[in-house]
Amino acid sequence: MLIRSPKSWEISASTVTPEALYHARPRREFLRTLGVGLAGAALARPGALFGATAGFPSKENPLYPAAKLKPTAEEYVTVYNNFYEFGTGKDEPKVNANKGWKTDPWTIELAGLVNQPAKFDVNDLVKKIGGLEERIYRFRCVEAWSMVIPWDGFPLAKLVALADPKPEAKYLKLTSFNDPKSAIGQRQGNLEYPYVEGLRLDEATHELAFMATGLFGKPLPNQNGAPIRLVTPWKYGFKNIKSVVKIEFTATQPKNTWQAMAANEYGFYANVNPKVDHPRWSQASEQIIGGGFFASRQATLMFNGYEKEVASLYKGLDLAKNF
Ligand SMILES: Nc1nc2c(c(=O)[nH]1)N[C@H]1C(S)=C(S)[C@@H](COP(=O)(O)O)O[C@H]1N2
Ligand SMILES: [Mo]
Repeated sequence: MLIRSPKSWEISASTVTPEALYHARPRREFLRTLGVGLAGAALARPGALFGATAGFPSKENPLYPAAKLKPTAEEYVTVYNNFYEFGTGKDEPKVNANKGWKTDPWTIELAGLVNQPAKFDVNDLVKKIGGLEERIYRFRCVEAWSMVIPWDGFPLAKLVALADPKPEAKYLKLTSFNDPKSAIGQRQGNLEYPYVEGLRLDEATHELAFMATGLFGKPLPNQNGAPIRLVTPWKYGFKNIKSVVKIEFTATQPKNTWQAMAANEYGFYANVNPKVDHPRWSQASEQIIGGGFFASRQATLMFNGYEKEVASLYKGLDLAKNF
């Protein structure tokens, strides 16, 4: 393991284990971090600041029945967030992303190696795509915590089809917004911005890859990446780029933000894998957020429980090297 001084943007190992949460932090701070006591405030959403509202209510997709996974309580999903543009603390995005940052109207651009480059207003895009569906997915952050989230959105494959990629297109490069005036984290420079993520084209067109415009049957709150964000449930949370403004189709593998920051810790693939540890902590288990006061832990599943669906994408790839 490489030993060097931690940078401001680094995920500190102390945020990773529940032991650390219990012993290193005062009890009140622990409660605040988990959003307990903020629950009431979390449920009251400022309606005027909502992102894309088109397409609700979403349709149930029988392939992802609600009964299979029990969603995490909404007040955790919307309070315990990673969105560095609005601060590195878990409870900061909820506050800082709702101080006048406008997510409606919002334009998303399809560009690069495609036959149909275009710019869409997100509400128009949802209508063009034919509405929203619900997907209840596991969500596993690289920091070893997890949730279950009911998303509303549409398969990314539908967006790829709209763009009509050229044969040379092999990857998608997704870019988040850049607005330092609204985003305190961008003013502070706590990461390199704009936030960038990437997928292989065959990952992007996999049926699990999803563009969410909502959760819990309502438009995405700003702190969850309004008005449109990526959801790839078999990958670590940081792949799930929020508030996307551009999807560019490329011939070469794009470098994602966290990989650019620390390539030895965060790879391009970021597939959930309990057998490949982060250099500074184990990935074998995870803390269930909202799983009860005495933080329950559970074993982490290969590809976050989606092995049957996605393993074939990585046949022949050394997952320890391509982490
Ligand atoms: N633009 C942007 N997208 C982002 C992040 C970020 O800091 N900026 N954080 C990522 C990380 S590390 C996680 S775990 C998830 C958190 O999503 P949630 O807050 O909706 O649970 O968003 C991901 N997408
Ligand atoms: Mo994360």
